[in-house]
Amino acid sequence: MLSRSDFPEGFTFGAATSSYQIEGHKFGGAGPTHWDSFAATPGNVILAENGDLACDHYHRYGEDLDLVANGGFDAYRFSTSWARVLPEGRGTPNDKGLDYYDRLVDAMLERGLKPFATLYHWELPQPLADLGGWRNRDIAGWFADFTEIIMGRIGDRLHSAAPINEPWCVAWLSHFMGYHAPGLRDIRAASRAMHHVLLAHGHAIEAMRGLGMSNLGAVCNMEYAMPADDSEAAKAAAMRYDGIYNRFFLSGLFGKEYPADVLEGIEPHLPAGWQDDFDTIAAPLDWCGINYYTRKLIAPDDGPWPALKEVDGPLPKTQMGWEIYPEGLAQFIERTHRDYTKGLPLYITENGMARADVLENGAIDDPERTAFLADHLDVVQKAIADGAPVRGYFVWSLLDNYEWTLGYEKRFGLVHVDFESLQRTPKNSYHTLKIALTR
Ligand code: IFM
Repeated sequence: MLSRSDFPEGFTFGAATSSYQIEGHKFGGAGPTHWDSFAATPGNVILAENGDLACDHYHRYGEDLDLVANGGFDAYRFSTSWARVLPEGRGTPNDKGLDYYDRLVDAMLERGLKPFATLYHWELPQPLADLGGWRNRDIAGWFADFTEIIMGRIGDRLHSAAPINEPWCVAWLSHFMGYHAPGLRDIRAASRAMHHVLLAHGHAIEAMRGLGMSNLGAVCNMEYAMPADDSEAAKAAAMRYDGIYNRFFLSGLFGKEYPADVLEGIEPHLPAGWQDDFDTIAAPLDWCGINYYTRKLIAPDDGPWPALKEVDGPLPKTQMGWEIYPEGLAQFIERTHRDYTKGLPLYITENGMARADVLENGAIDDPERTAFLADHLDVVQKAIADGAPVRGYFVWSLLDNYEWTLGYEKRFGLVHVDFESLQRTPKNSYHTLKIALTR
């Protein structure tokens, strides 16, 4: 594995998590979220598990931040729970929630860690979901109000902030594919969510600029779409997948437009006047984050737009069933830089793999994860050598945690969590990375 000295001076290495996946949502007066009701509905989540306890990071954050600092990392990427700060989504803030994030940020600074905050990583307050959630244009204003409240409290000490983690998941995965809360499978709901998630992003950026904050970015997940075969139909299907997954959000954020091949399917469902929102959506940013995990092989399918399906691929896979394809990260770094961000700093804000890790004799041997990280870090280093402005890399994730629909079974952590005792055990990949980062 490459070591720190192979990267430019000042390159940031970090570990990433999110609030609902680790905190323990039942603590500290947080309000109900759409993930609680989604998980409580039979068939949605493995074993109907939820984030009530998760890793109990709410109480153990000191121990967890020690693991980040002792692992040789420079930064910690975390998210703030809207429902912890505003249990009703709007109205009266929960002082315990604000105090918690205050303590958390101070604890990072005490350990010399740069706080990278994400405002929203998916646990929408249920009262706002009841009002239509991401389908309702008013969410942009609700989100700006939440932004002002939480950033009014912690914004002065952050190294960096981004509004929304992975807009594709918030919109498409959750409203078209029905795979995440609120579990809708509806083109109209999805189209509106696609637009509103970007509008909310823009309003949050405005709110943070108004508070005098700087170093603000956007975090998009990107998935490399390849045609399942050489046919023109497969090529066209892969292009549609790429449009919905990757180009839609980058085009809106950096180009003030939506791609024509995505509008072909969603335009009839977009809210009136959507064309007038681009000045807000494309508010200037200081960096762009790429979350990258895998590629997908795409084939045409019968039925209405987008008329495509995923096909099983031949490459080695992670515990998620995702093919390991570091070359895709190289492509996205180059493409994002060349076609959209044009010189803006890039961060790899998430990258990592799930593995069925087993604790044996007090240790976890996870050579596949070490190799995965080494291969992706190679790609990042080569991209930098070729001139790409990549400024940092965050491993997903610090801890094994709540993997949404897949419950607690999929283990992404550098640190193993025993979900009975909540004991943390650093895996061998953590130890190897630590050597690389401290060398
Ligand atoms: O666990 C998720 C995270 O919440 C967002 N990005 C992808 C990770 C792995 O699926």
